[in-house]
Amino acid sequence: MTDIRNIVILTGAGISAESGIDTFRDAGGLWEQHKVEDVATPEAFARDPDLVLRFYDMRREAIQTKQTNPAHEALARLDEHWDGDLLIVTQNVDDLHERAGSQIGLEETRVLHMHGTHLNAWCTACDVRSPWRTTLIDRPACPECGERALRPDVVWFGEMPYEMERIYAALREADLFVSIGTSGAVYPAAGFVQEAKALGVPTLELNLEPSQGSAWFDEARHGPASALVPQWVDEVLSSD
Ligand code: BV8
Repeated sequence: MTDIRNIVILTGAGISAESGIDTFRDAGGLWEQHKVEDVATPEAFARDPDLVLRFYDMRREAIQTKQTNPAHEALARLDEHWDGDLLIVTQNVDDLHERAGSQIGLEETRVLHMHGTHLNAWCTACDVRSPWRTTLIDRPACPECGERALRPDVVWFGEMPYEMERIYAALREADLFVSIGTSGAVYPAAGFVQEAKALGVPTLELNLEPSQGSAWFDEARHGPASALVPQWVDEVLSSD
C-alpha cells in the first residue's frame, strides 16, 4: 500500500444497512415492497405522482431517524487524515456520510451523491434544488419561484447520474478503487470496477457477500461493513 495517493471509494446501500436503512435487493429490501418500475422512474412520476411522492416522503422521514455506523465513521476518519486525493462516490440518497463528518469545511466536497439525495427538493419549474426535510405529497410551493412543481432530487432509472465526468476523471487519477456495500446491479456505477481495471487501477471489494461484479476485483473481503471498513481504514492510515 506504500505508493497509494489517490483513492476512489464507491458505496451502496450495504454501508447503511447496519444503520437500519433498507437495502434494495436484500430480503425485505425496497424492491420487494415496491417494484422499481412503479416508483423510481420519470414515467411512474408522470403516471402516479402521489405513489412516488409518498414513497420518497416515507424514506426521507425514515433516514432522519437513523444514526451513522462504524463504517461511515471510519470513512470520515480517512477523509480527515488522508492527505492524498479521496473521492467517496455514493449511490445512497441518505446523508450518513456527511453526518459521520466526511467533507466538512473543504472547498470541494469529497462525498459525491451520484444518484441524488433525499434532503433536497428539485423544482421542475425553475430548476432550483432547495434543502428539504419534510413531505412533498401536499405539493408545497418552491421556496425560489413559488410554483408547486417540486420533485425528489434523486436520479431515477433512465435518468443520467450526477457528476459522471468528475467520477471518471477521479478514476483516471486513482491509485486504488474500493467498492463497499453494493450489489453491482445498477449501471453506470456497476461499471466503475471495469473502468478501473481497464485503467490498471488496483481494485478492492468490501461487501457482505460476493457482488455481481466480484470477479472483476483484485481483492475481495466479505463481511459486515461495520467490521471490514474500520479495519481497512486502519491499514491505509498506518501505511500512510
Ligand atoms: C442511466 C436513486 C443513462 C433512487 C437509484 C447497462 C446494462 C443494463 C442496464 C443498464 C445499463 N446502463 C443503464 C441501465 C439501466 C439502469 C440499470 O442499471 N438498471 C439495472 C436495474 C439493470 N440504469 C439507469 O437507469 C441509470 N441511468 O443509465 O442513464 C446514462 C447513463 C450513463 C451515461 C449515459 C446515460 C440510473 C440508475 C440510478 C437509479 N437510481 N437510486 C432511489 O434511491 O430511489 S439506483 C439504487 O439502486 C441505488 O442508488 C443503487 O444504485 C441501486 C441499489 O444498489 P445497491 O446500493 O448496491 O443496493 P443493493 O440492495 O442492490 O445491494 C446491497 C449490497 O450490500 C448487497 O451486495 C449486500 O450483500 C450488501 N450488504 C448488505 N448488508 C451489508 C452489505 N455489505 C456490507 N455490510 C452490510 N452490513
